Amino acid sequence: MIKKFTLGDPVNTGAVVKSIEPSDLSGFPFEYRLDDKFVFRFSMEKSDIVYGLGEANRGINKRGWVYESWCSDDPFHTETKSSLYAAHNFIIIGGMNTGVFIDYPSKIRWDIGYTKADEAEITVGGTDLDIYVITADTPREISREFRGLIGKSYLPPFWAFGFQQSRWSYPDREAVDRVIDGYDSAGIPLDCVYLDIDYMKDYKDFTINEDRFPDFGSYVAEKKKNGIRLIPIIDAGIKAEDGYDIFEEGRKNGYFCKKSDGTDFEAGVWPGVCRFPDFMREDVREWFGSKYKRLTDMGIEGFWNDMNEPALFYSKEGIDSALDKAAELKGQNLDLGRFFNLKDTFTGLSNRYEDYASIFHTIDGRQVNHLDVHNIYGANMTRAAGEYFEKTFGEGSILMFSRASYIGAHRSSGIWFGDNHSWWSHILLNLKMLPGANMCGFLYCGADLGGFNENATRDLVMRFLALGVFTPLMRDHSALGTRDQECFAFENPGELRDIIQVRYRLIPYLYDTFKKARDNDDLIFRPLSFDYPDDKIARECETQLMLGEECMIAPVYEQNASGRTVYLPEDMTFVRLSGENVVKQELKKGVHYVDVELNEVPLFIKKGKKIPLCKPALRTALLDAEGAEFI
Ligand code: MIG
Repeated sequence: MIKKFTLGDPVNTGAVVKSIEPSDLSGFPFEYRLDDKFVFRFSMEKSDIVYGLGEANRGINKRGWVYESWCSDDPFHTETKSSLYAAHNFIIIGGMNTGVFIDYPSKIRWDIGYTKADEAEITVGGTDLDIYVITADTPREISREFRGLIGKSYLPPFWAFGFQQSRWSYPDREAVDRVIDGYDSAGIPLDCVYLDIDYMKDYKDFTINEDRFPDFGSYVAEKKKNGIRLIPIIDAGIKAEDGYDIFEEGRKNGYFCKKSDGTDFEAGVWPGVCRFPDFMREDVREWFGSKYKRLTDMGIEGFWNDMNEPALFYSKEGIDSALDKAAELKGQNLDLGRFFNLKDTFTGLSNRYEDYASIFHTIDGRQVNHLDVHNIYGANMTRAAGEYFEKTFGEGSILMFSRASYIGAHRSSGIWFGDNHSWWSHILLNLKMLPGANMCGFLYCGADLGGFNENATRDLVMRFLALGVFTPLMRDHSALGTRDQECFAFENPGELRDIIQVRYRLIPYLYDTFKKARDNDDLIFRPLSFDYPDDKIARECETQLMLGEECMIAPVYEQNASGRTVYLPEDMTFVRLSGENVVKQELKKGVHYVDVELNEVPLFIKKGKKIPLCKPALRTALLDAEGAEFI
């Protein structure tokens, strides 16, 4: 059952597709306080689990930390961070069989046992909001009801289940060709190569640097003939440059976000000074969405939207005041306090609260301050693109995923989990985000495999990939200046091929599982506790997931480990997959140590279940799903 409570005059975020008559707040099932904020709390039994918050930090069980819904461009996903790129305001309170979705586009603080271990206190930063309370018999049912409320998840093209290679950046044709050759000559399957910001001319959206990518359309066609799609990045900021037609159109038509004096807001990002389309407006979304046509006309069939929290490196006001401060202090003997204050002034220039506060949007003809709607900016950028694609090409035609997101964007796009690190702990962080993301509708998702920031080791990449084999988005991506991270760049690439081939063998199964989850508002990935609620070890398990109706996954996540300890909540077949090899072993319910070689993908299949495994192929288009054997 879903109950809706409406407070004040909420912004229509577009998250919900079902219209529900609001109930009187007297029926709100939690203790609450309403003043200039809306605060509610619930207590938790020792064994209660709180799930959700989608793409968020820390565990599957969100207890024991404080989270903040505030879309943030933060490339250090350390354990103590409260905000990442998304605002997915949905939790399931296990013990109460209750789900809560707060449809509110600004800051929410989720203290889930941080201040008091057995109490959660949720603070919504304002008083205009819709809040939905869902009750059902099980967490899985709650999640299903919620997904019905927010509408069907985005469907990517089939080839988007292929392996994808990215880095910041492959700056020219030669670099892209080297990647494809590297994969082809090592016999490693591949479907997509990414174009990061350097394919553009001076970082201008919807332009191509013709020196580096001459005759882009023919080049795209040539790659596609070889079964490879190129996936360009699109950033939120539009370079403020006379003569750049998109900038000029936006300026002429008043499409950019404003400041309080009515002039366009500006801030520096990759291209230097930029203006920011007011994606909150439908006419602006239509305008911006239609610009993707420039690239689809050249044969492009997939995109990733970046920097749409929005990320701001600096504003003119911010730089000026920092420089003034520096000038004032010049020649003085700085004490510790003043030194650190000066230093922080410069490091604090990016994504500054004051800059966000100076932005205004137009929503339904009203001027709205950015702070009040921050969390739906990126979602609306992606919606602009997604709606254009669906209208023009139909569902399932274009690959689209975004960095920032809000629930609702799951209907037009997938997400990736942003700038992680080549850290062993980030394999598990990736795993732990998957069920939450699914609960919030984001089925097409994945992390940068191998880790984005800093140098990866071969074994890390392999273990990371062995988890990525199961995530709908399977993409290896790494940052500027890091060591080469393509599969063929490491010693004995045949062993990395063994892993990627397993992905291709599983694609028919994974695609089918994806489709079922989408059609039934279900999850691809579930915490073990969803399936074995009375099994204490399963309930507390944070390193394994259920996949579809048939499988359990348990990646190796520690360096120098020849395997891992795994818990089987029932008898299962342990399968080690590597290239075309399949080694099976029956295991009884209980704790086991399983050996897993670096080139093997561990998988556990439930008794009485079978999954299809087809022959590997170099491209998704060459897969023969019909010819699959069942294991
Ligand atoms: O400020 O486009 O998360 O995937 O490679 C960094 C360059 C901007 C952040 C994205 C990352 C991408 C990078 N971008």
